[in-house]
Amino acid sequence: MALNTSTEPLPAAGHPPQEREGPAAIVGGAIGLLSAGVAVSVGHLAAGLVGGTSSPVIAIGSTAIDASPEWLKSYAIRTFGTNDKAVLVAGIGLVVAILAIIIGVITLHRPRAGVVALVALGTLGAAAAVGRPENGLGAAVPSIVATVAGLGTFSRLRRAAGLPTPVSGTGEAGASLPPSFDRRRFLLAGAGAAGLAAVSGLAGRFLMRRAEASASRAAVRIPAPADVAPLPPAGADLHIPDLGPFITPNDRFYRVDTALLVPSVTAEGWTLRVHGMVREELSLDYPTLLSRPLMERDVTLTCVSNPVGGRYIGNGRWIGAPLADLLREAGVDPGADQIVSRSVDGFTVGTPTAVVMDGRDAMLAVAMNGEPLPLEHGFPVRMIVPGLYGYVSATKWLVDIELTTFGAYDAYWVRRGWAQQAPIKTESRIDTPKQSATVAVGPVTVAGVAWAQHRGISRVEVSVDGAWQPTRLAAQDTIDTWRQWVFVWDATPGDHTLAVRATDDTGATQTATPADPAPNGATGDHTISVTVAG
Ligand SMILES: Nc1nc2c(c(=O)[nH]1)N[C@H]1C(S)=C(S)[C@@H](COP(=O)(O)O)O[C@H]1N2
Ligand SMILES: [Mo]
Repeated sequence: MALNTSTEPLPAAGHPPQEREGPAAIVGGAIGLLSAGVAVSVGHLAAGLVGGTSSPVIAIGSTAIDASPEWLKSYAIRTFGTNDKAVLVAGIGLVVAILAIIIGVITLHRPRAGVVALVALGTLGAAAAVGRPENGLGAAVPSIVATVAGLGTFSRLRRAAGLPTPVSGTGEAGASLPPSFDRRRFLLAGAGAAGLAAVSGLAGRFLMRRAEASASRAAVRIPAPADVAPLPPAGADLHIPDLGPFITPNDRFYRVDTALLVPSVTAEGWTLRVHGMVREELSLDYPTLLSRPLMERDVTLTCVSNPVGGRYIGNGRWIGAPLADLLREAGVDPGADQIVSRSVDGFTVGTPTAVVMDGRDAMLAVAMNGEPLPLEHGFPVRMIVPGLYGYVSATKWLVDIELTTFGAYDAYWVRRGWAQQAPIKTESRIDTPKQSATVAVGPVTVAGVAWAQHRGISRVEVSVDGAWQPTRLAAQDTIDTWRQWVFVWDATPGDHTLAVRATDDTGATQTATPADPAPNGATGDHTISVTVAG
């Protein structure tokens, strides 16, 4: 028996070894439970990385479902309803845990029982995973990884308890803990194993859910919209290098949300509840939403946190179901001045009911630039309301809409000091040349974008060292989109300051006074310095 003599406390005087039999069973059970826990969780994580239904426990569970008789399946569905899968997984977990504890206690006498049990779990898992029709040989990998992790934990915890390693150990170990047992040392090792199991289990679950959501998204077919948007006019995009395209591609679209991990929602599992101050509560699933008449619209999304000259703005072509129609079906109480929309992760947005109902193209969007919404941008369904900053209009991973009042409820960012109402402010940005650029003498293309969603841009001016001059506007798509502009500057040698300002269709010019984004959007003229080489 290999004892770690350096750190071992001496057995307390007067405590005969047999008094440690109770604790021995607890330590044995804990070793069994933790080894199995690490095996299962690491297997889950490996399966999350490999993909598919290759997690050992899931594969064993799925095989068990397929093999179980029809009467048992229908009994389970009758008894547990839609929770039948969750109950099954919990049941498998419980059985594995109880077996692991029993085997763990047995390993005090017979250490090799633990090795046999872990290898058996891995073999069963591998066989079940490879046997699934959708899987290949690679599906065995997570089970192999799980077995190795389980065995490693088993021998590590035995060492921490002062027990012989499973291979060197013989039956003579007995049911009591060795005198060298150090509780602190074992608890630390046990906590490490528990932590490893928790982290890898959660990471595995996250990866698997993400894979499910991606697969769900890949299978989605968005029907042709009943109300098609004309293509943006040819002149809407000036095609100037360094000026982004008129429609922002999905992979270049800014992303702002509070989600540490992108929520994974499948189209199949999605439902939306419309409730609160309505005549009739509604609940719809994804196919029902897609079966409604859909509309297609170009809408420029902007974040309230966008500083002057910032990048938190993008223009997309969205397809979705008109939100006002849905609310009319639910019958909104005239007193309900706020629509609170909620994401699957609990994030909330408060939108004025009057704005959504005023005829603008507020929608429950399902597609972005010709594809189902990307996961990062709210798959399967998000809200889009032209003219309002994202935090008061653009709920991603939308699952719940409640009609209420502004008096009764403050949404996520409002509780943190941002304004309850936040229409997008008229703003503009210089995209080329860049701040501090050095350009050549002669004609220099100065270009950028301007936006005043739902009012429209009617004029953009550029100032060179304080003298304002008109620019050429690109063709307007709609009043809900941004507008590109260009100005050809005859640059003279030296240092110069360029600024831009926009005027919207109401005749109002953007606010020149600089203000921070909080609490309702930044103001000020985007200003850059450039050097013209002589
Ligand atoms: N669920 C959820 N939806 C959300 C947010 C969020 O944090 N969580 N952020 C909002 C904010 S502040 C903005 S600006 C837009 C950004 O949308 P995008 O990431 O698709 O560009 O999403 C809005 N919708
Ligand atoms: Mo935002």
